[in-house]
Amino acid sequence: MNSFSPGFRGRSRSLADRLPPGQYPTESFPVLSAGPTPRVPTETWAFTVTTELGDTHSWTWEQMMALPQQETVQDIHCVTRWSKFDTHWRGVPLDAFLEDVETAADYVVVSSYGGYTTNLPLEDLLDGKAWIAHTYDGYPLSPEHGGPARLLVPHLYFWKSAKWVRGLRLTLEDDPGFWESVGYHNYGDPWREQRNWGD
Ligand SMILES: Nc1nc2c(c(=O)[nH]1)N[C@H]1C(S)=C(S)[C@@H](COP(=O)(O)O)O[C@H]1N2
Ligand SMILES: [Mo]
Repeated sequence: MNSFSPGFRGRSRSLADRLPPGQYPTESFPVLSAGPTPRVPTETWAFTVTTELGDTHSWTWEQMMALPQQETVQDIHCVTRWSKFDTHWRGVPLDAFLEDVETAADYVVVSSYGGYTTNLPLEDLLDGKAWIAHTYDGYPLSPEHGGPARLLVPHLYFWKSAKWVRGLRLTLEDDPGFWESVGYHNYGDPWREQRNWGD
């Protein structure tokens, strides 16, 4: 008979088991931005989903905040080798934005205020695996970390978690984003150490 409760087993998962290969844990929250930090007022912020046919669905800040909100605690992994355990976020799962969108697309290009882009398979955004996050550790997400809102896709390297997110474009063909087109891995699974093209 197994004498451990599932709760105990969950908590006993060692930090080493949560560290993907080639990563080190950090307590700090490094800022990694490819350019200047855009300042995006929530009054003008919008999140837009564009289908492969060019149909658009947009949410203002107020509309986004009126959607069902979720709290989530996640380990995040940057390709520069830091990992941060148990980060606390609040936001809206991508499912809420995509449920009424009709599409035959299998891929997504996420774009940011400021011009950053990143690509990923549509299914990696669904089923509670990704959020538009606006709150970190109980406070509004700071501009340096992507505020007012960023994508959060914790199961992939953190470059996929676009800061200052402004929209998604659904595509039939995979279309490499900013880092993906200069040698970063197209998918970026930290557990398979998919850092660079060819890994
Ligand atoms: N818009 C935008 N999003 C971005 C980036 C960026 O330069 N611009 N950098 C990515 C990278 S490489 C990482 S590791 C994380 C860093 O997020 P942080 O600065 O909150 O740690 O954001 C990702 N999202
Ligand atoms: Mo990164």
